[in-house]
Amino acid sequence: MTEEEQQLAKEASRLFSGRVEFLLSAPQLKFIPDPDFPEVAFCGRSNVGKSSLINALTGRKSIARTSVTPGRTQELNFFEVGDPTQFRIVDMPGYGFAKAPLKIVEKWRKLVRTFLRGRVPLRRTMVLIDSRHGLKDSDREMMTMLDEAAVGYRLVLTKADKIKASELEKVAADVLAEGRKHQAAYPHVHVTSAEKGMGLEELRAAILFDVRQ
Ligand SMILES: Nc1nc2c(ncn2[C@@H]2O[C@H](COP(=O)(O)OP(=O)(O)OP(=O)(O)O)[C@@H](O)[C@H]2O)c(=O)[nH]1
Ligand SMILES: [Mg+2]
Repeated sequence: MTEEEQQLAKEASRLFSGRVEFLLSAPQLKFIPDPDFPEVAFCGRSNVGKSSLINALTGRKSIARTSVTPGRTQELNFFEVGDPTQFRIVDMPGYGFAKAPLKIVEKWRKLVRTFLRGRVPLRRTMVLIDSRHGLKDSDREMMTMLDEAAVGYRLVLTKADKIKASELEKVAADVLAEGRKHQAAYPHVHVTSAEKGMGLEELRAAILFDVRQ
C-alpha cells in the first residue's frame, strides 16, 4: 500500500466504526431521501449477503436486517455514515431467485433498476456475487444494465469463508475475466467474508475512495 492508500484505509476504518445510522426505508421511489450526500448502493441476488456485508463493514450486528429466508430486504434502506454525514449506503432488495410472489419480485426489480439508473448522487454500485456460485445470468443482466446506464460498479465476492482457497482463486479469476468485458465494471474483484472479516478493510477504503470521487 502506498502512503496515500494507508491514509485512506485509516480514515475509512475510523468512519465506519463511528456514526452509522439507519435513515429510512423506501418501498417506493417517491420515499427516497433528497440527494444530499454521495451514495454507494449494494445490489446482488437474493441471499448473496448484502445486508450481512453492510453490518460487517460497519461493525454492527444488525443495522441492516438479515435473514435465512431469501427476499428479506424489500425496500431501499438508507444508512448514513459519518458525523457530520459523509455519505450514504443503500441496501437493496435482491434480484434473481427470491421466495416471493413473481409480481412482488418484479416490483423490486423495477425499483432497483430505476433507482440505479437515475440516482444522481450515486458514486458507485457494489455488485455482490456469492463465491460458491460465481456469476449467474441475473448478475450479467444487472451488469449490462449498469454498463448501459454508465453507472460504475465494483465486483464483490461474498461468503468467501464457505469455499476452499483454491476454488476461491478460480472463481475470483473467472469473475475478473468476465468483468473486464464490461465497461462500467472496475477491473478488480473484492473477496470478502462478512462472517470472518475477510476483505473488509480494503472494501471500506474503496468505498471511501468512491464517495470522494
Ligand atoms: N458463512 C457466511 N454466511 C454469510 C455471509 N454473509 C451472509 N451470510 C448468510 O447468508 C444469508 C443471507 O444473508 P443476507 O445478508 O440476509 O443476504 P441479502 O443479500 O441481504 O438477502 P436479501 O435481502 O434477501 O436479498 C444469511 O443466512 C447470512 O447469515 C458470509 O460472509 N459467510
Ligand atoms: Mg438484505
